[in-house]
Amino acid sequence: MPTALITGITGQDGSYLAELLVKKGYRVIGMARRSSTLNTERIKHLLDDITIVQGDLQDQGSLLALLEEYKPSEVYNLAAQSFVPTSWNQPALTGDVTALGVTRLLEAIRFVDPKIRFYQASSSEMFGKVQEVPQKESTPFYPRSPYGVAKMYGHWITVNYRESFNIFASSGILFNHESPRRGLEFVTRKISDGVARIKLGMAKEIRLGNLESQRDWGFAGDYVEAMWLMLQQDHADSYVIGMGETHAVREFCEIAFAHVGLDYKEYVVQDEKFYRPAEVDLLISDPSRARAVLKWEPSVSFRELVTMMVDSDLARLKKG
Ligand code: NAP
Ligand code: G4F
Repeated sequence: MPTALITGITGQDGSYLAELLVKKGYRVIGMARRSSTLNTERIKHLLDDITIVQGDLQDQGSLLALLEEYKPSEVYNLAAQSFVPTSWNQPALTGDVTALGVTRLLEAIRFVDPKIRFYQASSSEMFGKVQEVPQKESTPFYPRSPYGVAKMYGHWITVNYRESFNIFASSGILFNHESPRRGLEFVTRKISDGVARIKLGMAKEIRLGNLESQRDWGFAGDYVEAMWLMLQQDHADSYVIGMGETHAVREFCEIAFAHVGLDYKEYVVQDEKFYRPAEVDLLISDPSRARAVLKWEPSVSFRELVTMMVDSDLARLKKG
């Protein structure tokens, strides 16, 4: 039974990846940071099948100790300060966790067992002010937020440890992926939750920022499959993962409201508060390398994703 360590196990992707690896017969060790309140909402259905251990990307010793004790053959680094607006309010913390945290984990691998296979959760946010449309592995980066800058460091340090120390370190440059487990502050979930509340008479409007920005949105459950596939190859590499299509926030609203028989124009209010100091206007992936090498194919379309999220929030809120 192979052992995998997942950092960021309590997050959206951590929960889907843990499900996938358990299904594949892995012993899954999930690293979570200490919190004064219970934070296992997304993985409560998995708690009998996985082991949760304390650790923090800001603490080198905890990472060394975990690798020594559990001896994983694969490490998936999904932990990060992942919310872009917060990265302007807490840029130094974002750099420490999202950038330097990657080095701490790679150092732990180098010292404890350089044969461990490593996955780094890189991001399309690195493309920022896009230099090419669509974006692929060779597209130059131009990050537009402290988060994007931190992820760029994480990406290049992964490539550097691959080349310097021959560590099997792969970087997945993932475009936005969503699900009913997405954090409530991200725009897709904010909309699906808002639509459900409005439909049930619990809210009157949704306040949003830039409705024109475009994202390449896919389903998180499909994207964790790509993470696993990257670590099963003969060589470590970097791969762009996305749907290869882009949609505006406005279109997400239109489909989500129409799904419950409402017109978004009557409920969506644009609010300056949610505009960003610098925006990433147009993300669209070219995932051909992943399709050719990994044989990765997504199973959920954009429209299915939107309606899945609205239905899930409706069901959750109806349950009370
Ligand atoms: P998420 O839901 O925000 O989860 C982030 C996880 O990181 C949480 O488990 C969080 O723990 C943990 N974490 C934060 N700071 C930590 C620290 N100092 N030490 C240890 N753990 C820490 O993010 P996600 O959507 O699952 O994304 C997973 C990864 O993929 C992230 O690295 C993200 O930046 C990257 N990514 C995401 C997308 C996307 O569209 N979802 C696209 C590209 C890349 P708490 O629960 O304690 O906060
Ligand atoms: O949902 P978002 O906050 O996601 P964003 O900034 O694209 O970041 C997510 O995807 C990245 C991959 O590219 C990840 F690396 C990152 O960790 C995270 O998962 O915002 C999407 C778009 C933005 O252009 C934003 O300006 O939606 C726009 N937007 C409009 N109104 C809003 C809102 N975003 C949020 N969060 N809230 C709004 O009210």
